[in-house]
Amino acid sequence: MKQNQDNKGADYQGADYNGPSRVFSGMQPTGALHLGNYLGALTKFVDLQDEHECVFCIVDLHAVTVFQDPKLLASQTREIAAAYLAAGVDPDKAIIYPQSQVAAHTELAWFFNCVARVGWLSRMTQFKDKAGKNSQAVSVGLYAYPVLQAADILAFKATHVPVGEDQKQHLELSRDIAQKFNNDFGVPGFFPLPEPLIKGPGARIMSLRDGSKKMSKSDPSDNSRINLTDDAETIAKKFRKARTDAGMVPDNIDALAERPEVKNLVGIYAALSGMSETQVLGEYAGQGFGVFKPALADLAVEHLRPISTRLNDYLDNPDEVDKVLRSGAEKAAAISAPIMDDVRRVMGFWGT
Ligand code: AQP
Repeated sequence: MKQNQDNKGADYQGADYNGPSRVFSGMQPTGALHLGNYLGALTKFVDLQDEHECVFCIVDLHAVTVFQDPKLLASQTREIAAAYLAAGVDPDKAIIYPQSQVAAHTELAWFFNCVARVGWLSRMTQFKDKAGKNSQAVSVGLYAYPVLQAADILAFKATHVPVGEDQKQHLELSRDIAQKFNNDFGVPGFFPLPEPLIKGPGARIMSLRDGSKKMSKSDPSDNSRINLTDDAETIAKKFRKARTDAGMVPDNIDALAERPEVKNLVGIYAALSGMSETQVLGEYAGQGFGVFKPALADLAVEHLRPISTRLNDYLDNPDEVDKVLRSGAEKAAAISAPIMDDVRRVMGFWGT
């Protein structure tokens, strides 16, 4: 069989996967989760767990692509698990575990490093954004990050991946890697081509200080984001300070095109209330932000208060969270182990 060097050509074999459907996603333990993580991904985890087999990871191996204080990494990992549980992910329905506890991630990532092409990784915009002008000084891990992400998903042969819009390009790379593996080793349909689940008004929540940047844990300004742990007063203050303009809330979506900060606030309102953006505009058109921002703050507080209460309860009971993580790691390893046996066999390793 001939290895395809550039992933161009008509003979790709991946679309004919006929295994079970499975959902996989993860979040990095790099700090408290924010409204973007919650609306972009976590709410979808909760919606999906009733209908699908779900595997939700805390991706601590991804986190260490930038330096993490060893004194904090374990507690940060527990905090993300607590946030999953507080948001409503049910460990009886979905698997919750830390990535570093399941060896399949690193092993498959290495195999995929040998399948993915350097040129593919060089096109990843998130690497360019995160490395900035410093691209020679960042870790090799940060560069290979999307390969590990492909391994995360495919070590479970996951078919669907709920993520925010920022992950779209990485998901396309996962599909390219799956397709090239199937093709190179002559195993059509061995790996599925995972589908991103990105829809909805929460798929891209922007910074409250700059409508051109996504809301992010690593933004130095805490006022740029609403953290799931923020109290009511802090949430109200952050929305009050959110950047807008001197105009009013418009009466149609097209008028939001040149007003990214206003569009963001309307999108957050829509995502939290379950209304469409058009319905939100219908309710607030012609009002000033002195009216809209407090209404948005009240809605966010009402929505997030029970989550932050439960989150604090879990953080007060770390043993309970650890029990979920340990049991989740066992279940995750049991799913990935036979898949990895097959991968080694397909690749022809000794002893398989
Ligand atoms: N602003 C966002 N809007 C919608 N979804 C978002 N996600 C992240 N930011 C937004 C989604 O949240 C999930 C988990 O993200 P992550 O923790 O793995 O890392 P990230 O995407 O790099 O998130 P951050 O907050 O920006 O972290 P830092 O600052 O550490 O890089 C993913 O599904 C992501 O799409």
